[in-house]
Amino acid sequence: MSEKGYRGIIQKYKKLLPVTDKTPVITLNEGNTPLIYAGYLSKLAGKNIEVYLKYEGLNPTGSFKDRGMTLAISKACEEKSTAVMCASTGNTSASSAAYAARAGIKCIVLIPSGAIALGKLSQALIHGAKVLAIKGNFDAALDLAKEITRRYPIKLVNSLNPYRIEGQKTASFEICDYLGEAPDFQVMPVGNAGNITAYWKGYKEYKALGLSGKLPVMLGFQAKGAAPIVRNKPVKDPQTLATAIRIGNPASWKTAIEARDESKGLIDLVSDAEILQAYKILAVKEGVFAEPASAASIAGLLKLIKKGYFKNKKCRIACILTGHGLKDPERAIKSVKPPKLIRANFKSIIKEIGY
Ligand code: AN7
Repeated sequence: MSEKGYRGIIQKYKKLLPVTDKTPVITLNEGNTPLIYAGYLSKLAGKNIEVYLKYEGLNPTGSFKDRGMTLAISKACEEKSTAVMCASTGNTSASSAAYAARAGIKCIVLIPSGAIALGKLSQALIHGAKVLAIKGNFDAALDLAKEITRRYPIKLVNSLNPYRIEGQKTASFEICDYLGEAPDFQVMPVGNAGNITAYWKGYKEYKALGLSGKLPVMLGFQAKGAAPIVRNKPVKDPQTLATAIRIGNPASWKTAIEARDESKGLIDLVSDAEILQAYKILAVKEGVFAEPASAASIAGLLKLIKKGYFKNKKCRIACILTGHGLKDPERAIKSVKPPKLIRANFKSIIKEIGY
């Protein structure tokens, strides 16, 4: 195989990852996602503020999970595992199914029945994973996945698997590489809290290596009906239309709080109405289609702008868009008017478009 060209986050950042020359690299060339300048949001935020969108929906399976999954599956193969398992609100199942397929190992996923977006379900199924829909929520699915993988020779590939966090931290390396240093603020959704943990770890490592002069302030957002960290207690029956972050008892709760406190940041909540509004603004004003959970970043940004949080600041803000909008086509269709049906002739079209 050619040594030239980009071949994923393990190849790119191997010196900063727990791999050796003996680690088999299972990759789909994930990572290297664009950091897109957001003109509309920057203007809204203020005169000396630049807002950027880290568009993680452009990873091979359409979400940030691929960064952690390439490493988790590669290490599982190195350790001679022949089966992996995860519980998932959707994106982890899609990613694990794809990477396990590539590795030629078995993948079992537990999903909350009826509560994952259509695109994600189609991915897990088409990649040949054993998909089990449980009559319970994500938190129940994760408890079961933990118990099963403790008792059987199946590798857990949820973000409790430390290799997931190690792989995901490469997103902060990319942001620093692009901007020349860390942004002043990072805004992101928080669900099971693996991602905020990973980003913070990555930023700290880059600073320690002298590759970034500073650390960002971490600003996390949960959905109002699924905000255990904000409320400081688990939520028994979490509810939000942002199904990806419909999580009531996050696995990485403690490290999310550490990221928040060490960075002097915050973890707050946004309502479903605010998420939907941000989802549409992003699509209409920036031309970027992200899934509702990702729009929680933008809803959070808008909330903070309104509060005057960035007032008189000169700063750069990175907003993480964790998953592609096509993951949840049903939500998009529900959020807009259906196309108008008209007769197939010249005149009807001209009349409709107002010329
Ligand atoms: C689009 O796939 O938990 O705070 O099982 O899919 O690291 O959990 C997904 C989470 C944000 C939250 N945005 O990240 C799963 C799963 C999207 C997501 C999150 C998820 P974490």
